[in-house]
Amino acid sequence: MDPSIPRQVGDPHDPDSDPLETREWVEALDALIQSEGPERATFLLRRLLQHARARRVPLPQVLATPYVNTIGLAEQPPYQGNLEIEARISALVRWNALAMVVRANRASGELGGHIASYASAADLFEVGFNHFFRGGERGDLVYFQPHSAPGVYARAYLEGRLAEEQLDRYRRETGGRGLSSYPHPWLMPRFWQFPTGSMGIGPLFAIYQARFMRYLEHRGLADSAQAADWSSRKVWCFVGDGEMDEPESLAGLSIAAREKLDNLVLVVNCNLQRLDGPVRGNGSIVQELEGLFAGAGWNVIKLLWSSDWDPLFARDVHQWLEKRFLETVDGEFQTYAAADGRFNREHFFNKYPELRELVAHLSDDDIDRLRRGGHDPVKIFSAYWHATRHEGQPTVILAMTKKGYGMGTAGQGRMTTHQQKKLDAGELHAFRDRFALPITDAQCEACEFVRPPRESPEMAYLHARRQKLGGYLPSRSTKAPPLATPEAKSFAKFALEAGGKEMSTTVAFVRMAGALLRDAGVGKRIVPIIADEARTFGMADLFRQIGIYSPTGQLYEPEDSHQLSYYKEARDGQLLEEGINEAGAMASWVAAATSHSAHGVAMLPMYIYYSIFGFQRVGDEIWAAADSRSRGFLFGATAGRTTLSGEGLQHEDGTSHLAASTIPNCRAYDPGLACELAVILEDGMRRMLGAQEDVFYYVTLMNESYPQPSLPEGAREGILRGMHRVREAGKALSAPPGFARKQKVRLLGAGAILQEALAAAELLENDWGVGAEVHSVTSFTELRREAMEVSRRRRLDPPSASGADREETSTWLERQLSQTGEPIVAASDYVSAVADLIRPWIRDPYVALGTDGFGRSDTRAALRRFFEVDRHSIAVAALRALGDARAKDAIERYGIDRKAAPPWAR
Ligand SMILES: Cc1ncc(C[n+]2csc(CCOP(=O)(O)OP(=O)(O)O)c2C)c(N)n1
Repeated sequence: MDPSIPRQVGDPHDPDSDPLETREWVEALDALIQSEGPERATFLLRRLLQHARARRVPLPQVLATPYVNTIGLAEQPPYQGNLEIEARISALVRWNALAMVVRANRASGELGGHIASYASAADLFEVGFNHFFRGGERGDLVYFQPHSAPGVYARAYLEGRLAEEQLDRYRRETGGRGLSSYPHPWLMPRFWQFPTGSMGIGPLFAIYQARFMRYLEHRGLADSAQAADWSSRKVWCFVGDGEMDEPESLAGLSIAAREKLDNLVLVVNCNLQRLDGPVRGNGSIVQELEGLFAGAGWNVIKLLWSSDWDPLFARDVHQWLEKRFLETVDGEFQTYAAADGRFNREHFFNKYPELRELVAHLSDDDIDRLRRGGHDPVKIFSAYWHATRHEGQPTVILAMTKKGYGMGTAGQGRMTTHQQKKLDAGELHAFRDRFALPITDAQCEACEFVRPPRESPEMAYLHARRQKLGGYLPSRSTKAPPLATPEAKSFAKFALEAGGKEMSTTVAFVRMAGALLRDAGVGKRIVPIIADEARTFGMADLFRQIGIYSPTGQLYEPEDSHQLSYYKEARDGQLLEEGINEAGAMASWVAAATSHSAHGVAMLPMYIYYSIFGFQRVGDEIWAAADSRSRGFLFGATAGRTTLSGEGLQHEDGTSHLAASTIPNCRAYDPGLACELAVILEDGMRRMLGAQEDVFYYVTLMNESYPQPSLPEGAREGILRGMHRVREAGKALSAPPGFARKQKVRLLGAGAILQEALAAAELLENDWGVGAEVHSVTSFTELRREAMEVSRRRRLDPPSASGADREETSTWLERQLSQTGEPIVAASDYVSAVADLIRPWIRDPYVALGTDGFGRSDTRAALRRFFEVDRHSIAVAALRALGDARAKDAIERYGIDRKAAPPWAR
């Protein structure tokens, strides 16, 4: 085996030049443990190691321990349950999970589903359900391995929480009462709490959830009536060993250790296989993860071998088993899982005479029955028991299992097992016999669901256990008292009555946020989140005003302590300063945005970030946030492709609004004016905290300063619906308005480009005598949504010819841009597809301008010219749309290079 493979931790069977001396040392250690206890032994060993290091003695890797259980037999607590009944319950859950998937795939092969993953995880889940997962409103939070969902459904069925009809509609949801493929709170809002279907998101979200629970506690927001329970609440996260390859799975490791999140237990189901094959065929995933987690500062519990092995270990005084485990790579372990006892004896044990001898008394069947640790409730119980009592560190349990456990030749350890969805009669019989299920051949072949009567010992036990643990789970609650939210005039008077004062929308936001943080109602509930850009957005004053959350407070005097707004860290700090870590910041945001459900405490997260590093960078997390029914604000700052000048290709955002438009419960706004921002914030808070709608807001903010008007009368509705008129045509025309229709255009401007549209209107009127009306588009997405809905209604349920049965309503878009024959030119700081979102509902000539192509660094004016969203390009587009021959003159006059390649081709 390759010596770089981490399984090698120092071989106890290296040639020994002086065995007598070795024995003396070992005996001395034994005597010390005997007389003074293991703590003293630990102390001395540490001292020796320290000394050896100082003397430059080469040492074996310390982050990898032997390939055996971390918890010794002596530290194993007694099992606190009825193993026999639990085995019967777990067999029923296994069966129903398998039957559900097989039935679905008999009905239609296209439905999919997984059997093998849950088959490996079943005991890990069941011990949790019977002994550890606390239910109820302030219970534990469990993030389930997504494709093991069939097992969670099967248990809920036994518990009477799901009906047979629902199991029969696994993955058939469109008709209602179906079960979603993976945990999806959006699809099953009273059942699933946490969406984990996209691998890596589960562990990341779980870590930040555990941290957020501490945050709530330290800020005095944890449910005080349940304070004692609160601090013992746990976050459990089940993850596949293949899933640990996702960077997101590892992303939160160091913060979990740094913040001593001992309320977190991560269970890695090490079945050694992923979808295509072994996770580390030529190495050892367990040893590799041990090193990673231990190095990050976690408490690592290896749960590798079942109680069946204990007598063998006891007799193996020279650790031949350890040696054999260490030299076996995962690819071989997988083969052993797929093979029978005879094969295992021949290939695993018979390699060394000492091991051959060790198992000589066992039959091949006995060898076949030597389970791995993750299939032994006794060892699992012991690992969970220790994990939940461990203090000062998060715990990871590396549980070795067999993929497709119990599926026999149909799947156990097979390379193709992940996708196994059908079993033939023989395989079903074998599964039934393997788990001693009380069903006939006919029931077995029909894959009938089995649920013993409520008064049966199994069901009585199952319910009693859950009642003792506080209730059933998963179960998603929606109970959080609504909050009174402030009116805009209380936190944004300066913006509502701006009267032409210059400021950027970012500056306006920072002022509004400052005021909101002082609001008696929502102030404490706001969770400002920043990924190392507070200074960029002018928010450094918040450091001192509300403090930066740090569970250890501040152990140093900050360099700027003499300043009024110094870098203040505090245990009850309100601001989450995540460092350069958008993925972590987003995970914190989700924890806060779902606190109304997970904790019964509605919070209002406001995460402000470079807009390009949102949907583009952590888009999948935002999608999971939407699935989670998050409520909160995402602020894409320094937004747009031309407004953030000088930062070039990687920083300029031309697409976030396009992505945002695809998320059904995301209300996306690109306000160009501070007063618009005030109205959007006011309404967003009302909808999310007051009306408790499951929506969240994406709002872009710009760093360009320009004169801000006061809120125009009657503009509120239009701002929220997506557009309102900010300039009437003819303002700059010397002749009174009365010009022919053909000489008028309508300009739509969004975000910072609204200013260009307004300037273009002046050009059109002053230079060409063409009247120009300007609308501020705050949300192309909202306009499109309403129009889509009305179109659909018209398509499917048109009003009767007489129109007597229902009054047909027009959309806001149609009312704002009625068919007049006057062309419309729209421009935003995003790709033209954003302005194109409303094209199908526009009856007049429509030109959509945008910032397509790669970003550039340059001044704002140069960038806008480059992308052709500047005032001159808008004016030219308007003249051309009017069919005005003077467009050619305008191109010349404004110095537009009409021969240049389009910006998206440069
Ligand atoms: C981000 C992402 N990529 C890919 C998948 C598809 N997928 C689902 S399960 C799976 C294999 C999982 O292997 P592992 O984590 O080892 O779990 P096991 O099924 O072996 O328990 C893959 C690739 C996914 N769900 N999410």
